[in-house]
Amino acid sequence: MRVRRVVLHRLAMPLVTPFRTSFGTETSRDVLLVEVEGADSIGWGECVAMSEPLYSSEYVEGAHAMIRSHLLPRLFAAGPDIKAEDVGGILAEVKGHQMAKAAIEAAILDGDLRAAGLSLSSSLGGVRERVAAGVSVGIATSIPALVDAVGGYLDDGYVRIKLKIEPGWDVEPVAAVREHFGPDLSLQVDANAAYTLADAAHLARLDRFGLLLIEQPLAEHDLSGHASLARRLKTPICLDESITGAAVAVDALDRGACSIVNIKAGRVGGYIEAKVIHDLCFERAVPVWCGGMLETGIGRAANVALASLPGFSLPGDTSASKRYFQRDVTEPFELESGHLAVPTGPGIGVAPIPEVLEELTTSREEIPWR
Ligand code: NPG
Repeated sequence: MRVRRVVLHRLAMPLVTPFRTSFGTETSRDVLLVEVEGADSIGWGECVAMSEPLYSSEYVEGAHAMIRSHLLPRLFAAGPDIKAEDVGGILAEVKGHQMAKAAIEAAILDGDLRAAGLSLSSSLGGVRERVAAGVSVGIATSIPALVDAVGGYLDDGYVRIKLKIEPGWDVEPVAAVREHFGPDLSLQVDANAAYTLADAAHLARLDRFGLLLIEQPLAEHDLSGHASLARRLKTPICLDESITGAAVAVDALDRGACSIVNIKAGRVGGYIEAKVIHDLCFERAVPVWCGGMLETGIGRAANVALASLPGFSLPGDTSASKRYFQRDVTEPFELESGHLAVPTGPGIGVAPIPEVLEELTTSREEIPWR
């Protein structure tokens, strides 16, 4: 697209319920949206960095500064005619900062596709009109409260439950949920890197619950630890935080560090790299699923498009808007028999509702292309 200016929007969006993981509790999303205005179209991208650098090293204030001071100047230098496929190469000399890079690339990709009248799902090679929705359930205050929360989500229609775990909140809550809801419940757990290899025997106690997978039990950089752990568990290991790009995905699979991959576009630098990871996993018959980062409708629309690719054989953390927000910034995503419809309009197929965007906005920074 031929870009004229970029607008960086910051939004404050309270969560309907606090979301506790092994690394912290989120009560509100400080959202950074990138709007790219071109001659023929406007594109939107969402940065998935949280307010604090606890999930990974990125955080929203840092991503905002990164985009303003290091990423946009490099794109300006490349000229106003820019294609989403070129963004990764232009920004490659900047080390890391995948979430910041992904947000810009997503906005330009959306703008390109809107100008071409093509949906993100069809441009990526999507094959589904709707995607199965799972839900991620935070660490609760008690086991009865957890069982209640899971029951509520199952009543809503979610087809898979993911429980957040940490040392002290693992075998017992998983046993309670399995016992209460029975063997047919699709159940998985996510440790967000809270364990070490010394916990292998303890984690093997989860094997008897027939889990779909255990996600990221060990530290981000510990691929060899995950490979050792995989040999000691029956439960398949899925990696999230560790998979920062296609090269790491290949390395992790070659080493046997995981047998399932969580794909999050923000974590890997964008939807184009996310598709590369999908394709290489698909070739190897490695199941993948789409992770979530408490996105608004902007990021969710793009995730749902990604999850429409053929290799996404497991339900993703692609929940309905109301699981997170009283009011989404776009038209809300709603659950239909446990699925979300894949948007069919050009680009990501949704856009912020202007009045809602204005109400949620805490700051707005316009940057002319120069
Ligand atoms: O449904 O968007 C969602 C949340 C899914 O559990 C989820 N995300 O580790 O994958 C994760 C986790 C997360 C939450 C990560 C908050 C970072 C912050």
